[in-house]
Amino acid sequence: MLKKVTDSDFEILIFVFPQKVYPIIHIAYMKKSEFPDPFEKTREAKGYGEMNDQDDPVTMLLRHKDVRKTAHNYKTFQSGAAPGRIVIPSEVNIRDTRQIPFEVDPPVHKEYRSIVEPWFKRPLQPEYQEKLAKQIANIIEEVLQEDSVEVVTGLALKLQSRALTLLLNTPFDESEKWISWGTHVFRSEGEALDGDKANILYDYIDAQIDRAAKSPTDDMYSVLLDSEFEGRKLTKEEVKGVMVLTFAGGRDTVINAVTNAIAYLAENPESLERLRNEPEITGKTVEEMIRYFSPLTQMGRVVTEDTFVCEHAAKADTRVSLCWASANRDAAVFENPNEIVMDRKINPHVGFGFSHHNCLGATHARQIMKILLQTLAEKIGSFEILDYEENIEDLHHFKRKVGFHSINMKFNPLTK
Ligand code: EMZ
Repeated sequence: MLKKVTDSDFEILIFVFPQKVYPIIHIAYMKKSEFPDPFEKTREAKGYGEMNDQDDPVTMLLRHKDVRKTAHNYKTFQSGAAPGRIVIPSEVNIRDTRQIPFEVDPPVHKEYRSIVEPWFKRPLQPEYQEKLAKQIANIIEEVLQEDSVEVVTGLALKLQSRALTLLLNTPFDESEKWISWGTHVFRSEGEALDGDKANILYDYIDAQIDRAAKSPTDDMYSVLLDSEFEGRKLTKEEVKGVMVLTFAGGRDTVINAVTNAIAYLAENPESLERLRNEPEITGKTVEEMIRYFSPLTQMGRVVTEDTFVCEHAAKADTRVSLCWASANRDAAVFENPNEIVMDRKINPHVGFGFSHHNCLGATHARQIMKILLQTLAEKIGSFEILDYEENIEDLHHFKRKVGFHSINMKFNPLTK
């Protein structure tokens, strides 16, 4: 039978094994919105880590400087390898569709990117932001009616899926279907990679592309089908490549960013108050949260010729990764890297990647986060965290907290 540990038990334990007990106490009292940096020691000692992933090992670059330098060097560190290989965990066994422009190298990358870029900048338009603000206000009003809400599926997943209807310019009701797919389109609970789940997305996208080819509208499928690439129209397979990226790339990342931001404000009421009093810092706070939470831990590259990274041999056809999460805590670049400094002045974070492949969805994600923080400041007085289960990514030697599998909270309205 489990015995409840009492204060006096702790006193005895601390007396006998102080070095064992203090870490436990630290964990017990650690804030739920605290995201420790598992890479610090290795980053400072040697600059790279190693992990195995389905027998295709990865050399992880941990320093800000190396991550940026390697991201620039697309000739030696390519993205255009076998589809799915630069993703960690590798998706080579569950998909053949090349995601565009994500898995294409310059100079062709630039051609694709210039086709999709204007569409992905639409979140800068005031009408787009107004619609997004309405969606977010509605969700917050909904959760204010509940006694408790599971924030991952009851708020963040809904918000992400509904907002995606704006990015795709599709009917709002489509979001119901996407919500039913859960938080990741290639992964499911207890299974790192789930081919069956991926097929649901593929079949859906194929059907949507056929529909748009037959009767075009002003949605993203139709606009892409009508786009010119090197003097011809994009093929259905290319359109699919862009759509799969749009569905998969911004899903768990946005969901984690939203959930973690809410958990942070719940535990730091003075920060919510500050957003109310100094709304002009909201943009900086969004950047700082992206740096601190780093929703995407890393992204791989395939080495094209024998080379060295951090004085460590990297052979041709092996993988390295750009570990954004580690680079974002590099004390050589960020003062107090393990703290959220809401108005951090200089913030060259790589939370949205770096160089040619910087995040295509970043404009949309930034608007979601900014409007979310504004809406919470306007409508929420306080939150209570009732219970939670952390989502810890297992990176072989490193275990990294990326968010929550679930977190139940109560939202209390701001009373003026
Ligand atoms: C890929 C990736 C893109 C991958 C910027 O990240 O996101 C992952 O969540 C997907 O599984 O296929 O789209």
